[in-house]
Amino acid sequence: MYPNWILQRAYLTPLRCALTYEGQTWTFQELNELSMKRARQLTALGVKQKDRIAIMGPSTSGLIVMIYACMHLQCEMVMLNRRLSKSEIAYQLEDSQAVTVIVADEDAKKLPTNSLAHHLFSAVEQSSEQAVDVAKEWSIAQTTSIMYTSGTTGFPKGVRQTVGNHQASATSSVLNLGLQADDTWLCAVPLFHISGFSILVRSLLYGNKVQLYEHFDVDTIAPNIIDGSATYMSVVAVTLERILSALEQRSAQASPHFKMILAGGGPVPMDYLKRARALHLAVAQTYGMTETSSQTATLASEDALHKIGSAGKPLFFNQIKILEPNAQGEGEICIRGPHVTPGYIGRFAQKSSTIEGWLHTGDVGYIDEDGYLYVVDRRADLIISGGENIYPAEIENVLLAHSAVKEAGVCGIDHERWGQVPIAFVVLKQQVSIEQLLAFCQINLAKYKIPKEIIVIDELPRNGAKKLLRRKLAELLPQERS
Ligand code: S0N
Ligand code: AMP
Ligand code: MG
Ligand code: MG
Ligand code: MG
Repeated sequence: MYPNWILQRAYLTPLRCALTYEGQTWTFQELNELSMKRARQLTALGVKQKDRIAIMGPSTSGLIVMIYACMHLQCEMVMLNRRLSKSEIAYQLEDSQAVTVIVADEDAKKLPTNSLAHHLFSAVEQSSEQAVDVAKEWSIAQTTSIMYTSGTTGFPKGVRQTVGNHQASATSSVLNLGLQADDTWLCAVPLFHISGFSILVRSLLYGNKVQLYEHFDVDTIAPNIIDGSATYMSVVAVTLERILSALEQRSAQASPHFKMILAGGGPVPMDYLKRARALHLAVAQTYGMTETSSQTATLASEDALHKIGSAGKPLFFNQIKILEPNAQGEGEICIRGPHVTPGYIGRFAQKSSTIEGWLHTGDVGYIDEDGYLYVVDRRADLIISGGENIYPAEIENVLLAHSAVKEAGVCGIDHERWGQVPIAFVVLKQQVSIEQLLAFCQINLAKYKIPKEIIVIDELPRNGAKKLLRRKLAELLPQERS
């Protein structure tokens, strides 16, 4: 058994600053008291301990209090991505069998119509309270959070992240990066992704401050790096680039107090690492995923240029092996460690997440002679747009559901603003306009998944076994475009 993180932290360092948001600050004691109150209010509204609930809202202090209240109640929190379409949210609610949704007032309109009962944040915050006996200890196997991630089939899988997974991740992270009581981790990544959620867990375990932003606004964030009021920050490639440009435009450098940018969620172009170096901005590249409750391997900043392009070495508790390497040493990256999910929920509940203890990621990589990991190819033709994952099959399934579409193939192309974006190729069985197809996508897909272009062709590239060759799709683009 492990201590309830929030009670333990409030007991150990009650007066330390836990959170800043929009000019307000909260100590750990204050966050504990507020979240205990919120837990009693949720109880009065009928939420039971250990219920599986869904939660959705922008990154505000109110969301953190709600998350901590649900943790106090040992609820399994399905973290809904606010960018998803109603039908994608409906799928997750149905698949997870969440008993209710706790939703920020401004996000209520994003819920599918006819969706199950929900509680607005404002209703919870104004509710009467009902006493509840909050557990002082948690079991290691208890599920804290559930995050959906898609895959080859295009049907998202609900990944369980347990108390043990989060603790192992946070602990091995600090063994690698180090952290001091007066460190401040700037959070401008979504709390519904493990990139953001893991910042909260680290804060509770180490007792450091989180500086929270609802939006990634570089004009607000860059000054925190320049003046050193933040010391750590998590980014994806797209937001790293915005920071680099902002510092360059201001002819400013990172404060000597600023320690490290943790860059993950996909590859980071080498050019960014070189620009960061020129600005005295330490960047640690990391390889992590939802199934591993954030980082598995991280490249120390002192290695940033001499092992350029590497995602580093596994963190202390973690192991990485390359399955069936080819002549170049490249093969599937497999991961073992206490941070690896025990499995999925819903329709994939019976699917094992590991084989003999190893998570088979589907990503392709190699480990060099010094033990550094290089990720050379991503799983299942995964497209990463601004840190959001898009699996071609998700878009293909939607297009195929349209009565005029006979076949569909999706691939990613490079994009100035988002790194990559999806484009689609369709074979039609009846006349339809591109506008009609796009309108159909708009109903069914998150905005970032809507193909930037839909191209009608006569035949999709397939191999002898009739399997779609997605990598050949981009070659079909008119020459001047590809
Ligand atoms: C890049 C972000 C910040 C962009 O959002 P922004 O600029 O606020 O846009 P909006 O104002 O909301 O919207 C404007 C228009 O842009 C479209 N749009 C928004 N985002 C995207 C996108 N990603 N791709 C394409 N289009 C996008 C909107 O639809 C809107 O369109 P219009 O104008 O037409 O209405 C934002 O996308 C963002 O926050 N991205 C990062 C998400 C993230 O955190 N991903 C990581 C997920 N992976 C993991 O968590 C595992 C790895 C991990 O744990 C990790 C990752 C990073 C760092 C550390 C770790 C770790 O290991 O700890
Ligand atoms: P998710 O957990 O769904 O956000 O996505 C995790 C996936 O992002 C991994 O399986 C990889 O395909 C990709 N990814 C994460 N980190 C890196 C990295 N450093 N280099 C290349 N791809 C990465
Ligand atoms: Mg609000
Ligand atoms: Mg914005
Ligand atoms: Mg994802």
